[in-house]
Amino acid sequence: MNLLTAAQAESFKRFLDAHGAFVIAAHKEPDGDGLASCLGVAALVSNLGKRSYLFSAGPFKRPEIKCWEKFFPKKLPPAAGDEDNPGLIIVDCSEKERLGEINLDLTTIDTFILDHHRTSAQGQAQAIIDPAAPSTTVVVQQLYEHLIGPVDGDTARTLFFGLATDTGFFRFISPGEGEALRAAARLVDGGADPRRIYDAMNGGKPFLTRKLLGLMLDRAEQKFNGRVIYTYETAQDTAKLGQFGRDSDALYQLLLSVDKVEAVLVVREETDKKCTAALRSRGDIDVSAIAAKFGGGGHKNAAGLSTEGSVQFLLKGILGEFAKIFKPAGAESC
Ligand SMILES: [Mn+2]
Repeated sequence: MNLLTAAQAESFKRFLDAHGAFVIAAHKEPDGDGLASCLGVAALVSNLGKRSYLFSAGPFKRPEIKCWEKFFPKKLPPAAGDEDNPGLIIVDCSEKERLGEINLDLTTIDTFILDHHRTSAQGQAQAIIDPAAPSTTVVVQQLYEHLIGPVDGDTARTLFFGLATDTGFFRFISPGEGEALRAAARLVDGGADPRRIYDAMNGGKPFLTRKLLGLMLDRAEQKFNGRVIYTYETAQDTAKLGQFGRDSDALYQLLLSVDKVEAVLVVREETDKKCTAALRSRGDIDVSAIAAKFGGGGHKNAAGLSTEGSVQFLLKGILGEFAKIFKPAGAESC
Protein backbone atom coordinates (compact mmCIF):
# COMPACT_ATOMS: atom_id res chain seq x y z
CA MET A 1 0.00 0.00 0.00
CA ASN A 2 1.03 3.60 -0.54
CA LEU A 3 1.41 5.83 2.47
CA LEU A 4 -1.14 8.59 2.42
CA THR A 5 0.45 11.95 1.70
CA ALA A 6 -0.27 15.12 3.66
CA ALA A 7 -1.61 16.61 0.39
CA GLN A 8 -4.14 13.77 0.07
CA ALA A 9 -5.25 14.18 3.68
CA GLU A 10 -5.59 17.93 3.03
CA SER A 11 -7.74 17.37 -0.05
CA PHE A 12 -10.13 15.25 2.04
CA LYS A 13 -10.11 17.88 4.80
CA ARG A 14 -11.04 20.60 2.27
CA PHE A 15 -14.01 18.47 1.19
CA LEU A 16 -15.06 18.02 4.83
CA ASP A 17 -14.71 21.76 5.48
CA ALA A 18 -17.01 22.54 2.56
CA HIS A 19 -20.02 20.70 4.04
CA GLY A 20 -22.00 20.56 7.28
CA ALA A 21 -23.15 16.96 7.02
CA PHE A 22 -22.31 13.82 5.05
CA VAL A 23 -24.00 10.81 3.55
CA ILE A 24 -21.58 7.88 3.87
CA ALA A 25 -22.21 4.78 1.78
CA ALA A 26 -20.48 1.64 0.50
CA HIS A 27 -21.48 -0.70 -2.33
CA LYS A 28 -24.67 -2.74 -2.17
CA GLU A 29 -24.26 -6.33 -0.91
CA PRO A 30 -21.79 -4.88 1.57
CA ASP A 31 -18.85 -6.69 3.14
CA GLY A 32 -16.81 -6.10 6.29
CA ASP A 33 -14.40 -3.70 4.62
CA GLY A 34 -17.10 -1.50 3.10
CA LEU A 35 -19.13 -1.22 6.30
CA ALA A 36 -16.10 -0.78 8.58
CA SER A 37 -14.85 1.98 6.28
CA CYS A 38 -18.24 3.74 6.52
CA LEU A 39 -18.15 3.54 10.32
CA GLY A 40 -14.53 4.75 10.41
CA VAL A 41 -15.35 7.78 8.25
CA ALA A 42 -18.41 8.49 10.42
CA ALA A 43 -16.18 8.50 13.52
CA LEU A 44 -13.77 10.88 11.81
CA VAL A 45 -16.58 13.22 10.75
CA SER A 46 -18.09 13.14 14.24
CA ASN A 47 -14.70 14.00 15.76
CA LEU A 48 -14.71 17.13 13.61
CA GLY A 49 -18.09 18.06 15.08
CA LYS A 50 -20.10 17.31 11.94
CA ARG A 51 -23.06 15.05 11.31
CA SER A 52 -23.24 12.01 9.10
CA TYR A 53 -25.93 9.72 7.70
CA LEU A 54 -24.92 6.12 7.06
CA PHE A 55 -26.59 4.30 4.20
CA SER A 56 -26.52 0.79 2.76
CA ALA A 57 -28.88 -0.73 0.22
CA GLY A 58 -28.07 -4.16 1.74
CA PRO A 59 -28.75 -7.01 1.74
CA PHE A 60 -26.69 -7.99 4.79
CA LYS A 61 -26.13 -11.59 3.74
CA ARG A 62 -22.95 -12.46 5.61
CA PRO A 63 -23.50 -13.46 9.24
CA GLU A 64 -20.40 -11.61 10.48
CA ILE A 65 -21.80 -8.20 9.44
CA LYS A 66 -25.39 -8.75 10.65
CA CYS A 67 -24.65 -6.86 13.88
CA TRP A 68 -23.94 -3.69 11.87
CA GLU A 69 -27.18 -3.74 9.88
CA LYS A 70 -28.97 -1.58 12.48
CA PHE A 71 -26.58 1.32 11.81
CA PHE A 72 -27.29 1.34 8.07
CA PRO A 73 -30.86 2.34 7.13
CA LYS A 74 -32.01 1.43 3.62
CA LYS A 75 -33.70 4.82 3.37
CA LEU A 76 -32.07 8.13 4.24
CA PRO A 77 -34.04 10.48 6.49
CA PRO A 78 -35.40 13.55 4.61
CA ALA A 79 -32.94 15.78 6.50
CA ALA A 80 -29.99 14.14 4.78
CA GLY A 81 -31.03 15.60 1.45
CA ASP A 82 -31.26 19.27 2.31
CA GLU A 83 -29.66 20.15 5.65
CA ASP A 84 -26.23 21.74 5.85
CA ASN A 85 -25.37 21.26 2.17
CA PRO A 86 -24.51 17.57 2.55
CA GLY A 87 -21.58 15.92 0.79
CA LEU A 88 -21.48 12.27 -0.29
CA ILE A 89 -18.58 10.01 0.71
CA ILE A 90 -18.44 6.72 -1.20
CA VAL A 91 -16.18 4.01 0.25
CA ASP A 92 -14.90 0.69 -1.08
CA CYS A 93 -16.21 1.29 -4.60
CA SER A 94 -15.91 4.09 -7.11
CA GLU A 95 -19.22 4.09 -8.95
CA LYS A 96 -22.40 5.75 -7.73
CA GLU A 97 -24.40 3.03 -9.53
CA ARG A 98 -22.95 0.40 -7.19
CA LEU A 99 -24.58 2.04 -4.16
CA GLY A 100 -27.90 0.45 -5.19
CA GLU A 101 -31.33 2.00 -4.71
CA ILE A 102 -30.80 5.26 -2.76
CA ASN A 103 -33.28 8.09 -2.06
CA LEU A 104 -30.79 10.85 -2.84
CA ASP A 105 -30.18 12.89 -5.99
CA LEU A 106 -26.76 11.60 -7.02
CA THR A 107 -26.45 13.73 -10.13
CA THR A 108 -25.44 16.96 -8.46
CA ILE A 109 -24.23 16.06 -4.96
CA ASP A 110 -20.60 16.92 -4.20
CA THR A 111 -18.82 13.55 -3.85
CA PHE A 112 -15.53 12.20 -2.50
CA ILE A 113 -14.40 8.59 -3.14
CA LEU A 114 -12.21 6.43 -0.88
CA ASP A 115 -11.37 3.09 -2.48
CA HIS A 116 -8.75 0.44 -3.16
CA HIS A 117 -10.13 -1.22 -6.29
CA ARG A 118 -8.42 -0.98 -9.64
CA THR A 119 -11.04 1.03 -11.41
CA SER A 120 -11.92 3.27 -14.33
CA ALA A 121 -12.67 6.02 -11.85
CA GLN A 122 -8.92 6.69 -11.43
CA GLY A 123 -8.01 10.33 -12.00
CA GLN A 124 -11.16 11.79 -10.45
CA ALA A 125 -10.60 15.12 -8.77
CA GLN A 126 -12.08 14.24 -5.39
CA ALA A 127 -10.87 10.76 -4.65
CA ILE A 128 -8.21 8.77 -2.85
CA ILE A 129 -7.95 5.43 -4.62
CA ASP A 130 -5.02 3.16 -3.79
CA PRO A 131 -5.15 -0.19 -5.63
CA ALA A 132 -2.08 -1.24 -3.62
CA ALA A 133 -3.97 -0.92 -0.33
CA PRO A 134 -5.21 -4.28 0.99
CA SER A 135 -8.47 -2.73 2.22
CA THR A 136 -10.32 0.58 2.15
CA THR A 137 -10.07 0.69 5.94
CA VAL A 138 -6.31 1.32 5.77
CA VAL A 139 -7.00 4.41 3.65
CA VAL A 140 -9.63 5.54 6.18
CA GLN A 141 -7.27 4.75 9.08
CA GLN A 142 -4.52 6.93 7.64
CA LEU A 143 -6.95 9.81 7.04
CA TYR A 144 -8.07 9.51 10.67
CA GLU A 145 -4.46 9.49 11.87
CA HIS A 146 -3.60 12.54 9.76
CA LEU A 147 -6.67 14.60 10.68
CA ILE A 148 -7.57 13.45 14.23
CA GLY A 149 -4.73 11.37 15.72
CA PRO A 150 -4.19 7.75 16.82
CA VAL A 151 -7.22 5.47 16.36
CA ASP A 152 -8.52 3.79 19.47
CA GLY A 153 -11.53 2.07 21.06
CA ASP A 154 -14.47 1.07 18.89
CA THR A 155 -13.00 2.69 15.79
CA ALA A 156 -9.76 0.67 16.13
CA ARG A 157 -11.77 -2.55 16.50
CA THR A 158 -13.98 -1.68 13.54
CA LEU A 159 -11.10 -0.78 11.20
CA PHE A 160 -9.21 -3.95 12.20
CA PHE A 161 -12.31 -5.97 11.28
CA GLY A 162 -12.33 -4.43 7.78
CA LEU A 163 -8.62 -5.02 7.21
CA ALA A 164 -8.90 -8.60 8.47
CA THR A 165 -11.89 -9.21 6.15
CA ASP A 166 -10.16 -8.16 2.95
CA THR A 167 -6.84 -9.85 3.78
CA GLY A 168 -8.39 -13.21 4.79
CA PHE A 169 -7.13 -12.49 8.30
CA PHE A 170 -3.72 -11.41 6.91
CA ARG A 171 -3.18 -14.52 4.74
CA PHE A 172 -3.31 -12.54 1.47
CA ILE A 173 -0.60 -10.04 2.40
CA SER A 174 2.43 -10.54 0.17
CA PRO A 175 6.12 -9.88 0.77
CA GLY A 176 6.74 -6.13 0.51
CA GLU A 177 3.30 -5.28 1.90
CA GLY A 178 4.37 -5.00 5.52
CA GLU A 179 2.84 -1.54 5.80
CA ALA A 180 -0.58 -3.19 6.19
CA LEU A 181 0.71 -5.06 9.24
CA ARG A 182 2.15 -1.85 10.69
CA ALA A 183 -1.32 -0.28 10.28
CA ALA A 184 -2.83 -3.35 12.00
CA ALA A 185 -0.29 -3.06 14.83
CA ARG A 186 -1.37 0.52 15.51
CA LEU A 187 -5.00 -0.65 15.73
CA VAL A 188 -4.04 -3.40 18.21
CA ASP A 189 -2.20 -0.77 20.26
CA GLY A 190 -5.44 1.26 20.13
CA GLY A 191 -7.51 -1.60 21.56
CA ALA A 192 -8.37 -3.99 18.70
CA ASP A 193 -8.36 -7.58 19.97
CA PRO A 194 -7.40 -9.97 17.11
CA ARG A 195 -8.70 -13.08 18.86
CA ARG A 196 -12.14 -11.61 19.55
CA ILE A 197 -12.36 -10.18 16.06
CA TYR A 198 -11.44 -13.56 14.56
CA ASP A 199 -14.25 -15.17 16.58
CA ALA A 200 -16.71 -12.48 15.51
CA MET A 201 -15.77 -13.02 11.86
CA ASN A 202 -15.89 -16.81 11.92
CA GLY A 203 -18.44 -17.66 14.59
CA GLY A 204 -22.21 -17.36 14.66
CA LYS A 205 -22.88 -19.89 11.92
CA PRO A 206 -26.06 -21.99 12.04
CA PHE A 207 -25.51 -25.56 13.32
CA LEU A 208 -27.01 -27.01 10.14
CA THR A 209 -24.15 -25.55 8.10
CA ARG A 210 -21.87 -28.01 9.97
CA LYS A 211 -24.19 -30.93 9.14
CA LEU A 212 -24.18 -29.93 5.47
CA LEU A 213 -20.38 -29.68 5.52
CA GLY A 214 -20.22 -33.15 7.08
CA LEU A 215 -22.43 -34.59 4.37
CA MET A 216 -20.40 -33.02 1.58
CA LEU A 217 -17.08 -34.10 3.09
CA ASP A 218 -18.43 -37.64 3.43
CA ARG A 219 -19.39 -37.62 -0.23
CA ALA A 220 -16.06 -36.23 -1.49
CA GLU A 221 -14.01 -38.35 -3.91
CA GLN A 222 -10.44 -38.06 -5.14
CA LYS A 223 -9.60 -38.23 -8.86
CA PHE A 224 -6.38 -38.17 -10.86
CA ASN A 225 -4.27 -39.56 -7.99
CA GLY A 226 -5.74 -37.04 -5.59
CA ARG A 227 -4.99 -33.98 -7.70
CA VAL A 228 -8.71 -33.19 -7.90
CA ILE A 229 -11.32 -33.64 -5.17
CA TYR A 230 -14.99 -33.30 -6.02
CA THR A 231 -18.24 -33.41 -4.12
CA TYR A 232 -21.86 -32.37 -4.69
CA GLU A 233 -25.02 -31.11 -3.03
CA THR A 234 -28.48 -32.23 -4.15
CA ALA A 235 -31.66 -30.14 -4.06
CA GLN A 236 -32.89 -32.38 -1.21
CA ASP A 237 -29.74 -31.60 0.81
CA THR A 238 -30.32 -27.88 0.30
CA ALA A 239 -33.98 -28.18 1.33
CA LYS A 240 -33.06 -30.14 4.46
CA LEU A 241 -29.81 -28.54 5.62
CA GLY A 242 -28.88 -25.60 3.44
CA GLN A 243 -31.80 -23.25 3.81
CA PHE A 244 -29.94 -21.20 6.44
CA GLY A 245 -26.90 -20.79 4.30
CA ARG A 246 -23.89 -22.70 3.12
CA ASP A 247 -20.38 -22.28 4.40
CA SER A 248 -18.72 -22.67 1.04
CA ASP A 249 -15.45 -21.02 2.05
CA ALA A 250 -14.95 -23.55 4.85
CA LEU A 251 -15.68 -26.44 2.47
CA TYR A 252 -13.18 -25.26 -0.14
CA GLN A 253 -10.57 -24.60 2.53
CA LEU A 254 -10.97 -28.08 4.06
CA LEU A 255 -10.74 -29.81 0.69
CA LEU A 256 -7.85 -27.67 -0.56
CA SER A 257 -5.83 -28.53 2.53
CA VAL A 258 -5.65 -32.24 1.55
CA ASP A 259 -2.25 -33.64 0.57
CA LYS A 260 -1.55 -33.58 -3.22
CA VAL A 261 -4.77 -31.74 -4.11
CA GLU A 262 -4.50 -29.11 -6.84
CA ALA A 263 -8.15 -28.34 -7.54
CA VAL A 264 -11.54 -28.70 -5.92
CA LEU A 265 -14.89 -29.05 -7.68
CA VAL A 266 -18.26 -28.64 -5.95
CA VAL A 267 -21.43 -29.16 -7.98
CA ARG A 268 -24.79 -28.09 -6.59
CA GLU A 269 -28.22 -29.00 -7.89
CA GLU A 270 -30.15 -25.72 -7.78
CA THR A 271 -33.35 -26.98 -9.49
CA ASP A 272 -34.26 -30.21 -11.29
CA LYS A 273 -32.91 -28.70 -14.50
CA LYS A 274 -30.12 -26.42 -13.35
CA CYS A 275 -26.80 -26.88 -11.54
CA THR A 276 -24.05 -24.57 -10.42
CA ALA A 277 -20.43 -25.53 -9.97
CA ALA A 278 -17.66 -23.90 -7.99
CA LEU A 279 -14.01 -24.51 -8.79
CA ARG A 280 -11.02 -23.66 -6.64
CA SER A 281 -7.37 -24.37 -7.31
CA ARG A 282 -3.93 -23.90 -5.87
CA GLY A 283 -0.95 -23.04 -7.99
CA ASP A 284 -0.97 -23.31 -11.77
CA ILE A 285 -4.32 -24.82 -12.72
CA ASP A 286 -6.50 -22.14 -14.30
CA VAL A 287 -10.02 -23.13 -13.27
CA SER A 288 -11.54 -20.07 -14.97
CA ALA A 289 -10.62 -21.68 -18.33
CA ILE A 290 -12.58 -24.80 -17.33
CA ALA A 291 -15.54 -22.72 -16.10
CA ALA A 292 -15.53 -20.77 -19.38
CA LYS A 293 -16.15 -24.01 -21.34
CA PHE A 294 -19.50 -24.25 -19.53
CA GLY A 295 -20.42 -20.58 -19.88
CA GLY A 296 -18.95 -19.51 -16.54
CA GLY A 297 -15.90 -17.52 -15.54
CA GLY A 298 -13.90 -16.07 -12.69
CA HIS A 299 -10.25 -15.99 -11.73
CA LYS A 300 -7.39 -18.42 -12.21
CA ASN A 301 -7.79 -19.93 -8.74
CA ALA A 302 -11.51 -19.34 -8.15
CA ALA A 303 -14.26 -19.71 -10.73
CA GLY A 304 -17.89 -20.71 -11.06
CA LEU A 305 -20.58 -21.56 -13.54
CA SER A 306 -24.30 -22.14 -13.82
CA THR A 307 -25.76 -24.41 -16.47
CA GLU A 308 -28.57 -26.77 -17.38
CA GLY A 309 -28.08 -30.47 -16.70
CA SER A 310 -27.96 -32.98 -13.86
CA VAL A 311 -25.29 -33.26 -11.16
CA GLN A 312 -23.86 -36.42 -12.73
CA PHE A 313 -23.81 -34.86 -16.21
CA LEU A 314 -21.92 -31.80 -14.99
CA LEU A 315 -19.47 -33.76 -12.82
CA LYS A 316 -18.63 -35.96 -15.81
CA GLY A 317 -18.18 -32.99 -18.13
CA ILE A 318 -15.96 -30.97 -15.78
CA LEU A 319 -13.85 -33.97 -14.72
CA GLY A 320 -13.41 -34.62 -18.45
CA GLU A 321 -11.85 -31.15 -18.78
CA PHE A 322 -9.48 -31.91 -15.89
CA ALA A 323 -8.55 -35.18 -17.64
CA LYS A 324 -7.36 -33.16 -20.65
CA ILE A 325 -5.14 -31.00 -18.40
CA PHE A 326 -3.61 -34.04 -16.68
CA LYS A 327 -3.07 -36.07 -19.85
CA PRO A 328 0.64 -36.87 -19.99
CA ALA A 329 2.59 -35.05 -22.71
CA GLY A 330 2.58 -36.99 -25.97
CA ALA A 331 -0.40 -39.11 -24.95
CA GLU A 332 -2.27 -38.10 -28.12
CA SER A 333 0.26 -39.82 -30.34
CA CYS A 334 0.07 -43.14 -28.48
MN1 LIG B 1 -12.55 -3.74 0.10
